[in-house]
Amino acid sequence: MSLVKETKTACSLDCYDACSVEMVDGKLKGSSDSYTQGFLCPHLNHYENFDRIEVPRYKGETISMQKAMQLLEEGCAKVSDASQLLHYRGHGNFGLMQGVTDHFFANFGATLTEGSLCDGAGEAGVIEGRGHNKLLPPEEIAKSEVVIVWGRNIHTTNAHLLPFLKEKTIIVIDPIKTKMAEQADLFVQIKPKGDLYLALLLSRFAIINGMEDEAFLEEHATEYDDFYELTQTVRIKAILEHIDVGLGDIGKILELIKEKRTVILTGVGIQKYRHGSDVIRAIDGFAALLGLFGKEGCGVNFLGNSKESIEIPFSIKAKTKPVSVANADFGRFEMAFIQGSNPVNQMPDTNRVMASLEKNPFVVYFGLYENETSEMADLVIPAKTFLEKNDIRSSYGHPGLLEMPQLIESETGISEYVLTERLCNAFDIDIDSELSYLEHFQGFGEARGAETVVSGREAVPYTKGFETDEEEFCFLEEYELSTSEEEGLFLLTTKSAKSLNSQFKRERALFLNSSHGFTAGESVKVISENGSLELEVAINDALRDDCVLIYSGTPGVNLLTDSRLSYEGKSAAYQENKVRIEKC
Ligand SMILES: Nc1nc2c(c(=O)[nH]1)N[C@H]1C(S)=C(S)[C@@H](COP(=O)(O)OP(=O)(O)OC[C@H]3O[C@@H](n4cnc5c(=O)[nH]c(N)nc54)[C@H](O)[C@@H]3O)O[C@H]1N2
Ligand SMILES: Nc1nc2c(c(=O)[nH]1)N[C@H]1C(S)=C(S)[C@@H](COP(=O)(O)OP(=O)(O)OC[C@H]3O[C@@H](n4cnc5c(=O)[nH]c(N)nc54)[C@H](O)[C@@H]3O)O[C@H]1N2
Ligand code: SF4
Ligand SMILES: [Mo]
Repeated sequence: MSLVKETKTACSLDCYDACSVEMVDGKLKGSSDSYTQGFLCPHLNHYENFDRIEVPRYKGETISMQKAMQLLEEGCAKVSDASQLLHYRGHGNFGLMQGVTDHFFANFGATLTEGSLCDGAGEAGVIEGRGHNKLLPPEEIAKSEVVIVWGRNIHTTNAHLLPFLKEKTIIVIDPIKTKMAEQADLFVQIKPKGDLYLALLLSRFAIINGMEDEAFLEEHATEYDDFYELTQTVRIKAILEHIDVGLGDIGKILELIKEKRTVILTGVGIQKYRHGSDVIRAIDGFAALLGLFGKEGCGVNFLGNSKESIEIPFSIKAKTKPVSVANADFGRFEMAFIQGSNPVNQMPDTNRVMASLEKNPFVVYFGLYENETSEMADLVIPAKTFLEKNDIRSSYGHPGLLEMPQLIESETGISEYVLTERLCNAFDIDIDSELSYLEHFQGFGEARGAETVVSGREAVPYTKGFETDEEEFCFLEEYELSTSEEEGLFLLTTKSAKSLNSQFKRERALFLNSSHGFTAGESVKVISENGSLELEVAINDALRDDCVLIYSGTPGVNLLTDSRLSYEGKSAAYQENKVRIEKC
């Protein structure tokens, strides 16, 4: 390993914060002249301590990189039809150059994926209502007076936003008493899955209290009468009981935000349900009634589209119909190329995923770390880390466009570009130089102070209105959600501070509150209709007594979840399954 002349890069991980990183005396540090404000999180502070895959292997035997590439090429050549090759790509690295592999696979005729394991249901809802998913920048959030944190765990997943929230009135809506909830002016410990109803009731009472922004509605959202009608279908008393929210809470929320610049920070927690898009639409509808879009210091911030205003230079129009990343049947294909992802742990319905991978005759895993998926793969190809290759990234949490030049020279692994170039050469597919792609992406940046941001984005999103077919905000018109409930406990699978999904240090416990009578360290079996697993109990009284928490990334967590997709967005719906617990 040796250093090359560059010292500045950006964290490659799938995270709101997309930190600016510097290499000082061989150590990674957060840049102080940017959104990163001089600090990184434990993942990057200990980045070099995590064991990575050093050498390629085939059927358990170590092989050279040259042999690995030869086997990969032979595998591609052998499929009976190009569409029999599945290209399955996750977001282990958020760099834009990760997408270069799509260029080869799409032109080869392979099957690609669509949908999402992450924010797809919510994003579909944002797009239905607003036309585009535009990111609300931290600078705008900083101008607000009140912030509603609705299903996002800021201290764990988005810590660099905290300085922007100082001295604001904070309202938290979450089934878990998060760190932010402990410090909040108002905490509503809602029952999981209750958010659609809460948003409708807030809207109804906002109108009763005359809080609607008539000028905004006349100009941008004329169908609000119909939305009000929809809110009237909700039976107030029964539903408040059902979601375990008091009428007093509704009153307090409205009182706190009245005539105040308000931002709603929504996270993935509220949309890990089949009706996830409707939840986001109902919250957006509430915000639209109040006229929060297109105004300074106001708005709804979901995970913004990180690629907004950035054109992808790779030719990725696949001939074959894509399959959803959330329920892909690997067994239907003759070969699977899995990149930057650990589907055996991270996709819903692990039993189904494993059975379908077992049926696939040639599974290739291209990644950094050993995990459940690398264990099942026939061919394992080590990737280069973000420090060892050139890339550039944008973010779903802030507008930065961050260059990621190579900082370290290393013999280990292969970059996405080099792997793709070899495949393109082998199959006579045109590919541009790495530099030209990087320069293409750099072209979408503009300087702002010490930082580079994506150019062409509105400073305050939706100032110019909404680009829906109707050219206005489209309210939720109907929804599908039953109030009858299966027996059992809600399964929450939020993100852990120790891991980044399944990378780094993974949690291995089942968290529940002390009312259940289990003791810490005791082994229990958690059972859903879909599967079961054994875990040790950890007590956490921040949880409601109708919930258990198994952090995302915990080995086996998705044995409990199922493969049904969200109604919109072709996404995973991780929190649909109730569970019960038995002593082992
Ligand atoms: N440390 C760390 N940071 C990460 C990640 C990580 O694994 N570790 N992962 C990254 C990725 S890929 C993503 S997508 C983001 C996601 O980051 P977040 O958007 O913060 O998502 P989660 O942690 O899944 O859930 C957020 C909150 O939603 C709450 N919640 C769950 N169900 C409900 C519900 O029904 N209603 C309401 N109101 N709240 C609910 C949970 O209790 C939790 O507090 O984080 C990124 N950052
Ligand atoms: N139950 C439950 N399941 C969930 C979630 C949940 O909340 N609950 N969250 C979902 C969400 S939000 C997401 S985003 C997904 C994430 O799911 P995945 O995208 O599968 O994410 P990771 O588990 O982090 O696995 C990423 C892999 O990428 C590899 N990698 C890292 N850097 C590179 C690189 O530079 N090149 C290559 N080729 N590989 C690299 C690493 O080896 C790592 O194993 O999980 C989803 N799964
Ligand atoms: S994982 Fe997120 S918080 Fe941690 S260094 Fe990377 S971008 Fe920053
Ligand atoms: Mo995610």
